[in-house]
Amino acid sequence: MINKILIANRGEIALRILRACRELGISTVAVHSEADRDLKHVRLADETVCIGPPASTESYLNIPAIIAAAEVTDSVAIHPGYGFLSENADFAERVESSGFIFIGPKADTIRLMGDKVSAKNAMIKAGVPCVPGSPEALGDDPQENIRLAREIGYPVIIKASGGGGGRGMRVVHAEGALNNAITLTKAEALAAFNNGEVFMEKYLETPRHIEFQVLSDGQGHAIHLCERDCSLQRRNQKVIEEAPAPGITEEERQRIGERVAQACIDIGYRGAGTFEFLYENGEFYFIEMNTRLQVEHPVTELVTGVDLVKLQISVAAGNPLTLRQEDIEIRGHAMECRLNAEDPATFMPSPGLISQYHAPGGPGVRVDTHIYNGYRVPPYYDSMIGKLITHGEDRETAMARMCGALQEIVIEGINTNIPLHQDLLKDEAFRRGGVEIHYLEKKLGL
Ligand code: MV4
Repeated sequence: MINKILIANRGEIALRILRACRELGISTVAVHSEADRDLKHVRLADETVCIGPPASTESYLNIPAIIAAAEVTDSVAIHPGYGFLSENADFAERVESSGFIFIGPKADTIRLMGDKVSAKNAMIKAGVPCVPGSPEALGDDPQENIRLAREIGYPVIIKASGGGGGRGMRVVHAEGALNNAITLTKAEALAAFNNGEVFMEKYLETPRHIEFQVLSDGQGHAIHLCERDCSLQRRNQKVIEEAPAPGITEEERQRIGERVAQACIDIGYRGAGTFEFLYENGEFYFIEMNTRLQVEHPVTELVTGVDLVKLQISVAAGNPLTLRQEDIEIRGHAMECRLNAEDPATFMPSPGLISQYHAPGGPGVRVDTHIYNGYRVPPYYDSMIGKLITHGEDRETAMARMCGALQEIVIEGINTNIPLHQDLLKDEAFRRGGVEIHYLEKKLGL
């Protein structure tokens, strides 16, 4: 029985987790840095522990401090949220070996999915369609690598096995540049991830990014909660996400959804997770799996009516998943705009005092944010200060409600990317739906 959860995160996701705990009657422990004493969830939590100075490495990434906080507060479980330690297998291991429940997959599963080559091989085995590429990490034989690239066909992309999220990748358009690119990417991977392994894939030039949400109890029950389109992104930072993905048919949804749910059973997956795909010319290609709750989980919650955080907690407590695939239906359409404290032109972070905050409202409007009048956005962390999510019976309604909410919302004292969102909601290609992953950067002239 989980009766106290330590929230090992900050900002909007920490508040989201606290709200789920409150509904379940579970007490909450908020750990925070010295810079985050005034965070909203810290004021609402049953107990608080300051775990260190502002720098993330000294606080939210400080494993001994977080474990110690769990010990002194007699916490039962730890929820990592997203980012920080949420996909750190060593942390998951330390949490469990210290006697606490890690709200997420087993450490071995996190490790398996953290290695992009082993993740892909597990998916190939489970019958999930993957991008054509090298069956394992690339060796040092230039001739063998040239042969592989010829077999795959240019352009190819060299990726770090320990990378992900866009880090450690290099596209190669012709044979002459291949081995240099491999050497460079290996060196960068070793420096960045302490793992110099790289692999090769066919480079898809104009794909969409479509991801499938799954929930699995590790006891033989797994379901998918349909897909999200996350193609509107800039420098691997998502800007607007939506569910369902425009233009994806019920047949495609079921075909891929069944495969990813089965894959969860095959690998003994426990918890919430996301299978990332590239979608091009009507085909889905698996690229990586995220073993955490994602920023954009609300769009799935709004179209399926499922509370993903409460189910994460229930599954982590050892309860079997009672939801069945036939219980999952998509109702309407949902869209999420990520709200960042940043200059809309330069994208530079814009921390500072929020002198006025007025939340938007009305039918189908949800705001997941920790900001309030008088809140000071610190300069130490990610610039995302919340998410504006709308739901409607169809995509047009969800967009109309988003336009209205973007007009209503007031955040003064700092710069935000609200003007960018207002512009995007007027963009013809965006309104049509189904733009590819480079669309926004081309539109911004990057
Ligand atoms: C790719 C790709 C094209 N072809 N792999 C970027 C982050 C990580 N999820 C993998 N990424 C990509 N992998 C092949 N074989 C293009 C990207 C990519 C991308 C993918 C999804 C969303 C945004 C992206 C932005 C740039 C590149």
